[in-house]
Amino acid sequence: AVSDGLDRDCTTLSRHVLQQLQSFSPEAQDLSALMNRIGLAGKLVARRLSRAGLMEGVLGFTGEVNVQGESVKKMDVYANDVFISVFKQSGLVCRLASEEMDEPYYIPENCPIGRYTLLYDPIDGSSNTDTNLSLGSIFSIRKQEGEDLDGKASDLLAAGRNQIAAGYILYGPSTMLVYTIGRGVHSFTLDPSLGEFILTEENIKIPEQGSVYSVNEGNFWQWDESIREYIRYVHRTEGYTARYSGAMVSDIHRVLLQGGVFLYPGTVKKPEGKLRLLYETAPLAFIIEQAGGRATTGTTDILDVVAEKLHQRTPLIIGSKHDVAKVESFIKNGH
Ligand code: AHM
Ligand code: MG
Repeated sequence: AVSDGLDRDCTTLSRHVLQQLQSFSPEAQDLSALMNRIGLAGKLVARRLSRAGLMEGVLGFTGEVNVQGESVKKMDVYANDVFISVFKQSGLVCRLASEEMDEPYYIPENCPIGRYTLLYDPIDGSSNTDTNLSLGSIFSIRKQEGEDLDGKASDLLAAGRNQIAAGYILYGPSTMLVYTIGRGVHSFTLDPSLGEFILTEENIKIPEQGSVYSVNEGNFWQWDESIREYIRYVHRTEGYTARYSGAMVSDIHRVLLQGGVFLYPGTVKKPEGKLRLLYETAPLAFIIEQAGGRATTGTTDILDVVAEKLHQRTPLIIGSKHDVAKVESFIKNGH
């Protein structure tokens, strides 16, 4: 019916958050405002990306190396700053922590009121930037526990189950935002003519099993024997198909919608793998668990891992229940 169509067209991101909670509660108001801000950051990054090839000085490297020892791209810096400036104005967030910043970034003027911290990866899949391929941003919101008197934000190291909200923005052919506040997983598509994220799918459920396996097989020689055995099993079994884009937001988005498994295992040189817990693996784990899937390091659920430091890495095996269980069984039993 016409009215149904209209109703759907009118469900914007901030309204959707309010609908999930008691609209007038302070928590609902806060979360709605926070998600609205994340949406704004996503729109700003998407706008820049959509014109990147046409503008001078947008693509390529800055010449710096970040805390992770990786070369910094101009887009990483731009996107990192977008989130800072958007949340400086919000009043709600008093700290931000990201892949691109060694230490948490404090906003003292927000501190008496702002009880939330934003953890984020401004550009996921940075290596796709210069070739006009899919990218993402990942976010996680936590409530500040205690006082953070030492200025070290040690409360941020608590298990991922403490996340209040999490999700990602996918910069693909269209820009999508997927979020959870612990009440299911919902996706929105940016309508550029309206400048709004419009509800696309509510309560997304990941299939219990899928045919996709998504992993960088160039690392085969560096993996533990159990992971190699799993991949050998996949190669000799009918029904699997490989997909790997270099941006896990897009690879995991595919897995969310169509099922399967994404892996970034530890390697001999880096036993904890590449991905960072607080702003990469934990928020994605929150999304996938809320959709009925699983996320593990191979031995521990990602959401139960307590970090020892801000930029801690974890191995990641994430996706459909059965596919994750299969990998676990190789890790535990060798078959
Ligand atoms: P980034 O945040 O620095 O871009 O790193 C994360 C990305 C993931 O999106 C992707 O799955 C992985 O790194 C790709 O790494 P590799 O080239 O080692 O396969
Ligand atoms: Mg990144």
